[in-house]
Amino acid sequence: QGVTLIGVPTDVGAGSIGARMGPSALRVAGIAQAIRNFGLDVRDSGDLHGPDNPWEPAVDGFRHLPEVVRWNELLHDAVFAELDSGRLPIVLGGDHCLGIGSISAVARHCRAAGRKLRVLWLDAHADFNTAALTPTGNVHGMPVACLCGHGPEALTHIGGHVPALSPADIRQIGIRSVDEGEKRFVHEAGIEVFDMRYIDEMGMRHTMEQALLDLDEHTHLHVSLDVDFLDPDIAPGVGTTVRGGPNYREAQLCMEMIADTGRLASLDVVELNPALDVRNQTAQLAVDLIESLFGKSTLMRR
Ligand code: DIR
Ligand code: MN
Ligand code: MN
Ligand code: MN
Repeated sequence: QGVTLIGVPTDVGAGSIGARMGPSALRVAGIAQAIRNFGLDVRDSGDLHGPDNPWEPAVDGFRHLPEVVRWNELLHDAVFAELDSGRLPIVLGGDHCLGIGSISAVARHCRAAGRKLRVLWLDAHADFNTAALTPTGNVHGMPVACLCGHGPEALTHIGGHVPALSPADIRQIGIRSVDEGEKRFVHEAGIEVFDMRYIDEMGMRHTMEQALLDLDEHTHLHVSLDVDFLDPDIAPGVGTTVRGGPNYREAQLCMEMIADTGRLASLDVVELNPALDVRNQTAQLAVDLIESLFGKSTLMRR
C-alpha cells in the first residue's frame, strides 16, 4: 500500500494563526518514518502553495472565504489524484476548513468507484456552523455543514456533487463544544454524535463499536482527526482547547479499534498549532496515535 503525505500549511479558516506550521511539526515528529516502519511505501509530496492569511474580519458571515476556497480546491485536486492512483492520502493540516477539500475528494472517489463511505469526525466541536449560525465567521467551524450541502456554492460544490456527504455517512466522536444555533442544526440534520457524555457513560470501546458498525469490505473509511479532540492536558498545541476530552489511553483505543477494521483509506490531521505547543509534544502524540491507527500493537495480532 502506498501512502502520500500532503502538507497544507494554512490557517485561513482558524481563529488564531499558527496551524500553518502544522505540517512541519508533524514532519519533525517523524510522521513519515513512523508509517514507513510498517513496511508501507510513504511518499511526502511536500506542501501545497496557496494564499496567505489576510487576517480580516468576517464578510457576510465568513472570514477569508476566497482564500479558504482556493486552499480547498488545491487540496481536493491533490487528494483526488492520490486516491485515483490507489494511494492513501494523509492531509497534514492546516486548520479544519481543509476537511471540505479533502473529504469532497474522498466522496468523489467513492462515487466513481462505487464504494460506501464512512467518515469518522474526531473533534471537540461539531463543525456544523453556517454563515447565519457562526459566532466567529471562522470556516474551520463549518466544514461538516459544507460537506452536507449547507454553505456557499464555492465550497459545497468542490467535489462536483452537492451534497458531497449525507449525514448518514458521518459519525462524530469526542464532541463537547457546540454553539447554540449549531446545536439545533446538528439535531435536525440527524448526524450521529457520540459526545463526551456518551463516551463517559458507555466507554470508548462501546463508542467505537457503534461508530464502526456496518462497515463492509467495500467501505472506504476516512478519519478526520482534529487534534482538539484530545484532552488539552495531553494535547496543548491547538487554538481551541476544550477541557474534558479523551485521555491518552482512550485515544489509543479509539485508533486501535479503527485499525482493526482494516478499512482506513484516507486521513486528515488538522488544527495542530505548534506556536501553542510545548516542545512539539502534541505533534509527537499525533504521530503516536497515527502509529496505532496504522496497526501498531503491543502483541502479535491474531
Ligand atoms: C466554533 C469553534 N464552534 C466556531 N470551532 C472549532 O468558531 O465555529 N472547530 N474550533 O474545530
Ligand atoms: Mn480506492
Ligand atoms: Mn475542533
Ligand atoms: Mn474541527
